Amino acid sequence: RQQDWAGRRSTESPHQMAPATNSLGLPLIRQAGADVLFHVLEDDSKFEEMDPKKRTVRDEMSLLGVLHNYNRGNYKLNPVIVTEEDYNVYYGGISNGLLWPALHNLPEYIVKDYDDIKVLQDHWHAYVRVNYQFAINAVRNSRPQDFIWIHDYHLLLTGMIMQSLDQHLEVGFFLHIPFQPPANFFEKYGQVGTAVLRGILRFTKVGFQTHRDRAKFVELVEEHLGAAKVKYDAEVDIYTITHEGWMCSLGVFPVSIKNEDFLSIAYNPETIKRGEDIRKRVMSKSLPDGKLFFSVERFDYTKGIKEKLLAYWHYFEQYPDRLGKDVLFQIAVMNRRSVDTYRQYQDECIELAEKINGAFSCPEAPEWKPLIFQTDGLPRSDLVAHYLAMDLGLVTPKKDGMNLVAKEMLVCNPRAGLILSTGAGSEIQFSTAGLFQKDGEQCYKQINDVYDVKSYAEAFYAAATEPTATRIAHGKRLHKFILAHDIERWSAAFLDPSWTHEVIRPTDVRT
Ligand code: GDG
Repeated sequence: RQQDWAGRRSTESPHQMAPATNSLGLPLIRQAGADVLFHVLEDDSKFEEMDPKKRTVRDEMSLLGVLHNYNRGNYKLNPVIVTEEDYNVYYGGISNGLLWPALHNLPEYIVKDYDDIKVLQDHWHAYVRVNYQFAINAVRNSRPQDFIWIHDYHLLLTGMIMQSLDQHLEVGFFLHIPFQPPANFFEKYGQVGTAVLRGILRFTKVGFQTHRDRAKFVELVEEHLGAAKVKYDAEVDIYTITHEGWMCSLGVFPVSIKNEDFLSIAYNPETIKRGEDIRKRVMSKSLPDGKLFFSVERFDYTKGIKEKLLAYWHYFEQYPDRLGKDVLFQIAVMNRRSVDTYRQYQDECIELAEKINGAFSCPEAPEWKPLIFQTDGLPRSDLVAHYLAMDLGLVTPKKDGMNLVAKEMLVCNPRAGLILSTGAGSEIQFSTAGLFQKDGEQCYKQINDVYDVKSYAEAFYAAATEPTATRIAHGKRLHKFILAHDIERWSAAFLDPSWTHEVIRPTDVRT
């Protein structure tokens, strides 16, 4: 979106301002999506020769998104070329070996290499270098009136760098993941912690997924950046923080999905037929009143896949009357295997999945298999067919910025129930909207502690034995809420200039 720099407080209505979106559902703003760009650079040349079954979702999404937009001419992609050495420590190292687990408050997954301050420093320098490259690229390719929107934790320093290159740029930032660094993050990882806080404050406007994340950010700024001046405007629910002469506005914007894209697939008779076929294939014929639990996510420790499998094991021990009936269909799409912590976690889960299938059987339903565990991604139409096939969506991350799958499931299938953990941003959004309990009636099942197999199994059981009419009544309420909170509304709200402070340009620029 181009803005008239002089009249930044536009009089357009939010509806008129809603930006067009690309095929990834993201607004057509010049985006610096490190994940996508690097992936394309890495795999672009090999893509065509790859066995389609071995392509990951990200391969598909990144490439399709890029080509689609090239073809439509909506924006031009400027690849950022980095050395292989920098790429490895920037992406697998600092981004996914340190920042990802730290911001999810899962310090046990921070790579051990960073106990050595020398290694940390070397890798951090690569992170800074790559952020410079992205920032320079964006500045070089922008016009003075452009609004630049940066996404996610790979690019935390780009605002600071861009502002030091051109003070007149307006740069927004949205954090897709939680902001919950562990208590010892600032002592243990030296300058990284304060650099993260300072870096985020140098964007003009910043969006978080939940109030929980923004509150943590503000708390840490007050604790570690003593000179920062923090103000809160309750009427608009916006913080402004002034630090080192720069001002930053901070809001909360729960991200969502492009509902119409999902609905058009879900209403397609072919998808409906495929959904019915999936049920026929996986459900027991001998004991027909079983429930189909369905989960899909990247194969990531934050998603709580191992804990879910352990709870599922416990479920059949605690409720043997469900043997031969219920089935868990888990899709865990392989990714980030170059990071040791990922590889180990993935291997452990695969082993556990095999054990579950070996541990349970039912003489009255010899064809029954309790678990289907799949590590290949699916085309979206197949994914939606699975959403239609399921009785219960199972979304139980340990921590998750939002979790779009929960929304996709209930938009596509309002007859489904939803089991959702309190670690997910979507759970916070739904419960804040009063969607957990209404008039004493439950709407979705909360899992408060994904490590507590007993109460987890109880939630499985309650969901599996709930009357269908009750489940559908609940599902419809969620469906309605998600329909009213589309991605268009999210991006228009973030881009709305009314919550941006007047930009103060410091005379003394320190970077
Ligand atoms: C990050 C944050 C936040 C998954 N498997 C397949 C497939 N997918 C699609 C889903 C969904 C997307 O990938 C995953 O989005 P999530 O939100 O669930 O999770 P992350 O990938 O971790 O995303 C997260 C999000 O950013 C947005 O801000 O919500 O918290 O971690 O759209 O449908 N799509 C297809 N086949 C698959 O096998 N086609």
